[in-house]
Amino acid sequence: MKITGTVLVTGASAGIGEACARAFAAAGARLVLTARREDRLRALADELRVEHGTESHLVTLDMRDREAVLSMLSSLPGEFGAVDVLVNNAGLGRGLDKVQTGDVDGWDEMVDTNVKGLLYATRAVTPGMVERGRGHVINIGSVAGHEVYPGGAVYCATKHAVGAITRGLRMDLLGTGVRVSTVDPGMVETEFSVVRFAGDRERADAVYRGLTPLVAADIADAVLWVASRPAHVNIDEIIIKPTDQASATLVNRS
Ligand code: NDP
Ligand code: 8X3
Repeated sequence: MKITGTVLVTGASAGIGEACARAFAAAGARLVLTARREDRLRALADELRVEHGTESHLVTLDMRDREAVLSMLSSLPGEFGAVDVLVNNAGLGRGLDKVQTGDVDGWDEMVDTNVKGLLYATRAVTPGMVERGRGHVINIGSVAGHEVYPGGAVYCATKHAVGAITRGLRMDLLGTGVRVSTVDPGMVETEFSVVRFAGDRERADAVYRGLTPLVAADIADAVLWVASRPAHVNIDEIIIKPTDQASATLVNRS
C-alpha cells in the first residue's frame, strides 16, 4: 500500500500511535507526530528517517492544552500543514473504580484527553481538509465505545463519545470529500494497562495473562488499510478483537 501525503498521528510516542507511525512511514507518508514525551518522538523519527527516508515534524504537546493543540496543529509548516490523514489516537484509561468511589482527577484526564483533545485536533486540522476537498479523519475508538463494564463507566463514556463524534462529524463533512472512520480495538498489549493502573506492572500484566492479545501493529494494519481505500470508499467502522476475546469482559484464558 502506498500513501504519499501527510499523516498526523496523535499519541505517537507509544503503542498504537507509534505502530501507526511505523506503518504509514513504511507506506511512504510524511509524518506529523505528537505526544508529550519528546525524546520518544525524536527516537522514532530518527529511526524512520534511516529506515524509510521518512520526513517527520514533531509537535510536543499535551492534548488537554486547548490553545496549544489548536494553534500548533492549525499552523504546521509547509507540506506538513496539508494533512491528508489525521489519526486521532492519543488517549488513556485511569483506574477501574466504581463511580461512587472514583478518582475525579482521573475522570478529568480521560474526558479532557480522549474527548476534548480529539475534538481540538479535529477542529485544528479539518478546515484545511475541507479547503483542499480531501482528507481523512480516523479515530481510535474501542470496544468500550460499544459496551460498558464494571469500573469502566467514565472510560467507556469517553469511547462512546468518540463513536458519537465520528458519526456526527461524518454528517458535518458530507459533501466536502473528507472521509471519517473509526477503528475500535479490543485488548491490545501496549502501555495502556500500565497507565490505567498507575505503573502497577503486575496488575497490568495480569490483564493479558493466559490469552493472546492483539499487538499495536494489528491495529496499525487496519488503520493503514482504511486510509488507503479509493477516495470514493469510506470505511465507517471496524471492530477488532483478539480471537481470545468475545466481549469487553468475556475472554478465553488457558
Ligand atoms: P499507550 O499508553 O501505549 O499510548 C498512549 C499514547 O497516547 C501515548 O503516545 C501518549 O503519549 C499519548 N497520550 C496520552 N495522554 C496524552 C496527553 N494528555 N497528551 C498527549 N498525548 C497523550 O496506549 P495505546 O496505544 O493502547 O492507546 C492508544 C489509543 O488506543 C487510546 O485512545 C486508547 O484508548 C485506545 N485503545 C487502546 C486499547 C488497548 O487495549 N490498548 C483498546 C482500545 C482502544 P505521551 O504519554 O508521550 O504524551
Ligand atoms: C481499551 C480496552 O477493554 O479495557 O479500550 O476497554 S478495554
